[in-house]
Amino acid sequence: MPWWQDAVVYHVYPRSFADSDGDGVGDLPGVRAHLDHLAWLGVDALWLSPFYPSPLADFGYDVSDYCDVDPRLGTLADFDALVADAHDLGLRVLVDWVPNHTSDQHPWFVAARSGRTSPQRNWYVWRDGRPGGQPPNNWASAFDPAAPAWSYDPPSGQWYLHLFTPDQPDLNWDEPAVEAAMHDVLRFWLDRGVDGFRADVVHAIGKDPLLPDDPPEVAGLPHAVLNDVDQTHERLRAVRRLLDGYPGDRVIVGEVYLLETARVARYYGRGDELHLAFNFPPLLAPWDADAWRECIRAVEAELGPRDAWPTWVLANHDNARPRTRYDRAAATAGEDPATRARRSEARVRAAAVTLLALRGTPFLYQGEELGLEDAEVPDEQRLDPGGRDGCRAPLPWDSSDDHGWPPVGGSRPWLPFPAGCATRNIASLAADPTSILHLYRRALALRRSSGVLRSGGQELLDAPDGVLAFRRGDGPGAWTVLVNTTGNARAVPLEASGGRPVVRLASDGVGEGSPYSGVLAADQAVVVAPAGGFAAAGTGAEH
Ligand code: TEU
Repeated sequence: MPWWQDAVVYHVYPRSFADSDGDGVGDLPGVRAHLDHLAWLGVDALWLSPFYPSPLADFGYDVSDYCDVDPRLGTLADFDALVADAHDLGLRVLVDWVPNHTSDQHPWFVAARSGRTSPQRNWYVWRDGRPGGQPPNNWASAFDPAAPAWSYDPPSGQWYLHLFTPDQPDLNWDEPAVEAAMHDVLRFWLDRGVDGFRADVVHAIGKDPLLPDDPPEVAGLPHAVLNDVDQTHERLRAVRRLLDGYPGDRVIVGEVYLLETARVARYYGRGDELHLAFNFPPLLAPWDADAWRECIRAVEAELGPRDAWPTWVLANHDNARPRTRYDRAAATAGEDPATRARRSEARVRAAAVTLLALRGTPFLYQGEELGLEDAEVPDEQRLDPGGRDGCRAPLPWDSSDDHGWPPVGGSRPWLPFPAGCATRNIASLAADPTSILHLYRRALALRRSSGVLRSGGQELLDAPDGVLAFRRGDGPGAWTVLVNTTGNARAVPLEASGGRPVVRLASDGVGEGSPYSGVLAADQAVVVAPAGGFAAAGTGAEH
């Protein structure tokens, strides 16, 4: 199987990972200096969110030069050194490709905006307005559904399309020169040795040429989550051919942010479009067995017949972290603070075991291995137009006051740290073998050592209320994953053929290595394997 089916990918948000120069903003040398953390943890690859020159209207997803490094984050030489070191450690590197839009400061848009006769005018989507000074259609932009996805350009008397902020004009992929230029961007990074790409809102690069209004029943939804046209598939096939022309199984994982799994599945094509597409329902799902079962069922039903390889993700830089999400939902459901304090970490530990036991490629977002919650960001410190600062807080490396982000000349990290990081930081949790960090490490080691977890089949099993159960692998060698999403113990007997099955991994560490008792503790997830026939996974505590 290609490496990316076998891999676990760690998502690095460079501005918040590690700061090498004390300016309060994470950078590429910071990532490079901490690659040992990723190797120790046991992931196989990292994906870097954008580090390109950018005016930061959308914190790097507004790119003003696709083929350089933002000077605040380093240089191309730093990037090359990072890739070389990662490869030496056996870690692959994916970079973010942002093909749907550029920054309004990108020279292409500056030229396009200079007038209707600009040779690059057609690189973006320009239209006349409707009578009465109305935008060309009713499409809504992403962060403010009340705001149209169009901005008026008074000098030329036309409107330009932007599915995100007005500072992020959409490229016009109907213009062949745009497609060629974006292919050149792929080649630029492939030639530098990257192992693949995460493609930002890639389902949006084709637009219906008639730009029809969105129907009234989806009013209020951003057009970015609705755009789904045939033209995009043709373009993805061309991208795939480009990648396949390079040696070494280069991969493209698409952010296909559509609401239904059936729609997302089409972006795998017939094995000739995206290699992988993010599967977002689990990232939005509550901590609830039925919700998880539905996510798994949908993936099996839609991807199975296409022989498309699934992905699993709990967190990213756009959404509240699972701990925050689960805690908020519990509070809304009336859970009292004492119960929440008890269950909060148990829930994210069990979610971690679930994620790493599923069939498909898991993506971990930096800080999930610490069980971080979102930072509380006071209004005056809010920066992101999408209100997503809390999940982008800097990663706390140690228990010191600056948590490994030494201030130079009084600078502070660009966002506040999350609560609790005096103890919930990498150094402190690395020193505690019972921590969630060590749970992640054991889970990753188990997955790496187990063909059943990496590539075995998967089947949902019947289970008591509030319990998710699925089987991995087939026949007598099959493993069972049991996840109790309730705050009470649950009896879940397992039929054993030939000896009592053994707990290979437990989210609370309890019972690991012992025969399965038949009872799950509250919010406990376990991976259970037939007795005998396996070697113990490494659990060394040295970070
Ligand atoms: O996200 C696309 C996207 O659809 C999400 O922004 C989603 O609309 C939002 O998170 C809902 O809260 C990608 C990037 O991941 C995001 O950071 C960028 O802002 C966006 O594209 C534009 O490039």
